[in-house]
Amino acid sequence: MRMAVPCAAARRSAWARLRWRPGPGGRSVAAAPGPLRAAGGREVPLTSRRYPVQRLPFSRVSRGDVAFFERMMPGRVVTDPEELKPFNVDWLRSVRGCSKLMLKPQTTAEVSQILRYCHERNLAVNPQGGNTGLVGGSVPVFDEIILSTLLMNKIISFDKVSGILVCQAGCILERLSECLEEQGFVMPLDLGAKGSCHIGGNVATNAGGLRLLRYGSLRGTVLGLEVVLADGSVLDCLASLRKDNTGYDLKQLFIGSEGTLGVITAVSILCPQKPKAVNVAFLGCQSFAKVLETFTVGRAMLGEILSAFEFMDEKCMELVQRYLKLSSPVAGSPFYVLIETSGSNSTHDEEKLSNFLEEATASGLATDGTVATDERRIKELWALRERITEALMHEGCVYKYDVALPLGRLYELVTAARARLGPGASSVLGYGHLGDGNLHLNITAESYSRALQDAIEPFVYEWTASCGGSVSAEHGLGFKKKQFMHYSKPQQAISVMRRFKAMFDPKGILNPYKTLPSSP
Ligand code: FAD
Ligand code: 2HG
Ligand code: ZN
Repeated sequence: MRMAVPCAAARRSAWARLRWRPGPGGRSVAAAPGPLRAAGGREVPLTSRRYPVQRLPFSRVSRGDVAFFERMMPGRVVTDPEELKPFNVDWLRSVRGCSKLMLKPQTTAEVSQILRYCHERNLAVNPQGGNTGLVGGSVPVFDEIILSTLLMNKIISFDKVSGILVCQAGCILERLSECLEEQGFVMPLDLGAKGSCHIGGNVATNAGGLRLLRYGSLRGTVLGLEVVLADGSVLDCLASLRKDNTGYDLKQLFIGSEGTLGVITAVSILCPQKPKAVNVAFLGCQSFAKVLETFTVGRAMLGEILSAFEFMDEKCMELVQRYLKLSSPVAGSPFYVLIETSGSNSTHDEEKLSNFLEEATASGLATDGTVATDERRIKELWALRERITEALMHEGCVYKYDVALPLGRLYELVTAARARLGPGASSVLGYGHLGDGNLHLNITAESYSRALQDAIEPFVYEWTASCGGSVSAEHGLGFKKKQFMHYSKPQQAISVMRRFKAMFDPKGILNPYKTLPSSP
């Protein structure tokens, strides 16, 4: 039975203990690309060497092809091997292609021309945004042409009445956020990679991130898309309407299609008003059961102002402190939760949060905590959670699993993986978007080992499937996870997906070797 809420005076003193702790150090996060080398300074091995994958019979880029593109878009054709290097390697330094050509179109018409040409010539193409993807989908596997949206970075329109933003696909998420904030709005999504990722990449991966609990998935906030299909034809579904039931909702097919069905060139997206009052509480909990109960109580007591509920275990805290030198005002707990509230009335929100925190402390759900109401301290607290991905890179090699699980069983997978791997892994840790039922299980080692990977996979996927979970909650399947799709989708669904692929891209030139499992 829940403990009684203490009287107002007692509540105030418990709350005061939480409230006045000093904040952590550190800066807010933006995904800086890591070094070009893998753990230990070794060059990232070619994907085609590490994985059993065969090049499909696409044409190879010829001098004539390069000359064609140079005439078409002078100064925006990259063939210099040094310049190409960072675009051939993923952010995690885990896969590497050997593309000899990158194209940087500025307009939809140019993307259309490029794809028409590649389609005719049977040249494979890898669409690339900010190259922050975590499943090996953003870089070529072999010598696919990299079609980068780096220069497609114009805002087309923003309507202050409706909050609808229309922009080119290569706009960097953080730039969009900054522009919107000047107008009193925010982007409906936010992620640790915001400083580098492009909105087109976000849509192509159906990125989730830190605001999904509040604003929902991109499947709801994206109102329209402009997409260039594999044969170069332009599909204009760039509607800016909240409601539109005229036939099939084609844009949904491209959201989360990871560059395999078309190249997204422009996005229309519904942006919410910037909340006037934001608060962040960072709490220590003694068990995962307490984390779950804190969520239940938080949801009930905070109601509509709850905008994020994230969790991390003590290992995550240890790594952000060790490698990024962040300091935390809350320490010594096996679990931590970050709770954000956003609303329009600070007095109302603070009172609600205060009541919730009193309840959480009085009933022993949280044993330690801090609260931030000013922007700087809020950012500092968020950094403890957002920068875990970056901290992990310092461990050497990172095996990432991004699964959706029933909430009650979310952390069991981390415990099971830890027990299975023993000293075979340096760290086995869990964190994620608890409010969305999304666990990020990360396993680190000094360097890549096939044996360790085999000990983890398919174990993690089988475990996830056994409790009805999804093997990819938000990062997609890309190159690294595509063979595991069947753990979450029936064969019939996979075969319908193959039929869509064949219809939109009959020659298979768009992001080959990605997302769909290779045929048996
Ligand atoms: P890229 O990495 O360049 O590409 C990703 C995929 O999309 C590839 O398959 C590519 O071919 C395709 N693609 C890119 N642009 C286009 C286009 N215009 N048209 C068609 N296909 C395209 N992800 C989350 O979901 N939630 C998180 O909280 C989150 N946090 C992250 C934190 C860090 C530090 C890092 C490094 C990554 C994080 N990610 C997260 C993963 C990644 O940032 C997202 O998947 C992001 O949406 C990718 O955007 P991008 O522009 O970098 O795309
Ligand atoms: C996050 O939520 C990202 O921080 C990255 O989705 C997760 O690195 C990861 O495993
Ligand atoms: Zn995430």
